[in-house]
Amino acid sequence: MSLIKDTLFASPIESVSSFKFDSAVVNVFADMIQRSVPGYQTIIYAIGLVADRYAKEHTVCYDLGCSLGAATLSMRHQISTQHCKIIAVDNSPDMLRQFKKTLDEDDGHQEVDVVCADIRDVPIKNASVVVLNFTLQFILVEDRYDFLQKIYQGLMPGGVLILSEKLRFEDQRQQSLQTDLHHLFKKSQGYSDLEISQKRSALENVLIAETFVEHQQRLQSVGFSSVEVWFQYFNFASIVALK
Ligand code: GEK
Repeated sequence: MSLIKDTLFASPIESVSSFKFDSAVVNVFADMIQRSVPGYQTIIYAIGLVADRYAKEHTVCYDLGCSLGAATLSMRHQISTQHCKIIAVDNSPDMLRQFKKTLDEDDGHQEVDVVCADIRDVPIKNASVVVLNFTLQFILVEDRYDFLQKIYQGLMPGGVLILSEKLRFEDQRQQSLQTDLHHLFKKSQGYSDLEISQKRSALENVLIAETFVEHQQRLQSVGFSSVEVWFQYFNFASIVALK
């Protein structure tokens, strides 16, 4: 499938409104996320590898904030255990409409349930794997503890949470260095300075990044016994948390 190029922020916009996962974004999303998140494809592939190691027969793997289902498809094609269901959740009907079309043409063998809901409202039960791939950052900071506690409680002992996030840095020099490096990455992917700055305005107050230590401490306080970064590329990181 050829990607539709993301040009949503290419022309000057008089007043940039808050970023929404609507049909305009959905049409260009696959291109947008690859050119905006350094290491995105590597993370997607590795989610399948990690899921294959942790997925157990007759358990559930959750992909929360699944968008077009990239992590779900990676798990679906790499989990070798039989009878392991994947539940993919997003609250954008436009995203899920597109994802279901892809699923119709996909030949993976694991069962996939696609659920349109707020991930804070979805019960997590009998989980061996939970994926939050660049989704927690869109949840209100004050809701994050209870939400992660629910995930911890729904995971079986020995289960894994894969949490990928844009990071913030306490040290201001580090924050500006990593932000600059990310912008250079986006420029190398063909985005102009105008696109980068208009997108940043749209995401302000929508995407709230935290430091690795904030994530680690919260995950440990809900009960995860081990929390480590397995991948980082500038200010984008992926964490594995073990129950
Ligand atoms: C990927 N994981 O390609 N409930 C449900 N969905 C939500 C909520 C919520 N409260 N808030 C945001 N979303 C994907 C990429 S994108 C990341 C995830 C990005 C959904 C939102 O609709 C969008 O589809 C997704 O979370 C975030 O591996 O665009 O930077």
